[in-house]
Amino acid sequence: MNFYVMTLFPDMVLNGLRTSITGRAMERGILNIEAINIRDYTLDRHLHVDDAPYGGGAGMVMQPEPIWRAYEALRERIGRKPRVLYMTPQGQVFRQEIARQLSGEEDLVFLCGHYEGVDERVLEMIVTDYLSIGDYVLTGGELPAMVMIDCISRLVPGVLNNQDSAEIESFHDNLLEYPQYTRPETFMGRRVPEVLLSGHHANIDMWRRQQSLRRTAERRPDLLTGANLTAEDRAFLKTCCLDQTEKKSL
Ligand code: 9D3
Repeated sequence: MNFYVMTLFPDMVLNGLRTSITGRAMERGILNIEAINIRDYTLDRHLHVDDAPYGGGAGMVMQPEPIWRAYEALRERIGRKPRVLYMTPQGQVFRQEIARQLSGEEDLVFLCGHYEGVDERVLEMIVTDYLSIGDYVLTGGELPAMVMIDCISRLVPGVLNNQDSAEIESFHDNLLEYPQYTRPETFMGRRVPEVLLSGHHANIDMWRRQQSLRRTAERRPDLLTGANLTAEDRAFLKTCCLDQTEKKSL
């Protein structure tokens, strides 16, 4: 899969993604992540890429021409019209379901804005999707693009190892994960829960399910609405955390 990030800060994006799992996938040729420096496409002799807003107001607006020229060069090189995702706090909030859909594309272009924004005309001409990562204010679209690339990458076949990939497929019921423990059995006086040392797999599975249910009720009660709960699950929730279950009318 090919990711193209149109940005004024190409090093920021590449330095962040060449580490860890995405970096390994790039080395192995499963992912191609390119940063396209918008400044390389300016025709301004001082290499300016922004100017004051028409109508007045504070700050600077990114000009349409360098962005359009960068896009056209890319479109000609790859020989097709890719989906172009504009990173903007005004976009649809990115979720796992959107990542799943986008992971089916061969090419994705991320357009990162800075300053007070991007000239509206070039957005109308090239953008196919407007996406945000949540309701808080950042300084630009680079971190959102990196977040989305990280998230989409792990859905691309071959990027994760087999064991981690299997987890993506498995049915998680919209619940939070149960707590994990490893050696030693006692750490600063705290024991690992006895059931996990028992070797009794049915009991371990039940304990883990109950931990997931309790944890979700306590930390993310909003998720329980969409969870696929058995009669046994509901009965357990009533005994362990009545407050939350009443709220969600289980
Ligand atoms: C003139 C600046 N703002 C008015 C309050 C609007 C604004 C525009 C651009 C605020 C921040 C930014 C920079 N942010 C992004 O480009 C961005 C972003 C974000 O800030 N939060 C969540 N998702 C995203 S995606 C792109």
